[in-house]
Amino acid sequence: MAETVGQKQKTLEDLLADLPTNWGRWGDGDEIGALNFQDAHEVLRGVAAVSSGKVFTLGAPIGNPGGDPVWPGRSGATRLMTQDRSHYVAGKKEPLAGGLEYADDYITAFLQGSSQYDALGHTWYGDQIYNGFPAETTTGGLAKAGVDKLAKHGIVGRGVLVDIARHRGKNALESGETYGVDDLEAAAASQGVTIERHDNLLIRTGWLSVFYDEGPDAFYGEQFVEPGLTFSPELVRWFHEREIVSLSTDTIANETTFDKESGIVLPLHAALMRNLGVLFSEIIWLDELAADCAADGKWSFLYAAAPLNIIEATGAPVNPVVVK
Ligand code: UVW
Repeated sequence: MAETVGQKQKTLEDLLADLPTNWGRWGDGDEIGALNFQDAHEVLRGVAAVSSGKVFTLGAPIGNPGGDPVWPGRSGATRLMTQDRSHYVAGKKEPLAGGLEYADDYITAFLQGSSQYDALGHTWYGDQIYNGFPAETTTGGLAKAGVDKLAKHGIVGRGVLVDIARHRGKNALESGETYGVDDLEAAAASQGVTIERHDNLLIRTGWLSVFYDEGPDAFYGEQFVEPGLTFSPELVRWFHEREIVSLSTDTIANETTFDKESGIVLPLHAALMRNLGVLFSEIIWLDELAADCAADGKWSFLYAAAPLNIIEATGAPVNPVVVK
């Protein structure tokens, strides 16, 4: 049941009033937040985590024939051919001089509708986005804290994977199943890995595999409630103190859909993304990486990613690369 203040539904202002922000930490004009932690030393810390040369890519399929998992109200990508061999066979196209023929296609897609990085200006409350820029700066495109700012910088450093599903002895967490900072620490400890300052944190819940293995009905259910990280003041302070650069999970929103105590929807988008400037990447495919980490016992690696450089966008597709 939703927690109320007097007769009112509790708001994000109420929930987050005493919790830290990183606004102003890197200057009034900063648009990249926790990515400021990533200096050359952090890149080399990531490189130092490489030992076997094994490579994994973490992008989920885009334009999957069975559909793409997306937040309700969005649709998956559609890919269409504008020309292919059939056009030449039907005489609608002529080969180029010398005989070269070619195929072309395009996609229509929500920029938040596949493996993606969110721009820091993607979500807000109280009329201000990350670093205090007015929410009006999002009108017609993100003039401030758009995904292009992250794209130009790139995200490269040490990555660490925590497999919450495996820790709980499950293939996938269930709808609405949550975990917090104690669970993260316990799972990391059982894996024999430490989540270090300035890490790029990846968390596997197994939730995306429900979409691919059991289908959209099982994934969306009667009411769409994802499993995931859940709000607590301790969790927010942990992210602040640990100075985590980016958070990636195999769910659509990186957090459970609403906080059970307050009824507030997506409070970590507010507490971590808008207030601390932690980068969010969502719908990230982690199953093969997790299986390999479980097999060789090595859960840290070089993590490298860059969203597409789409001007003033709220987010952009990404296919992160991990090197173990
Ligand atoms: C919303 O924007 C609602 O969610 P996400 O950041 O997961 O795309």
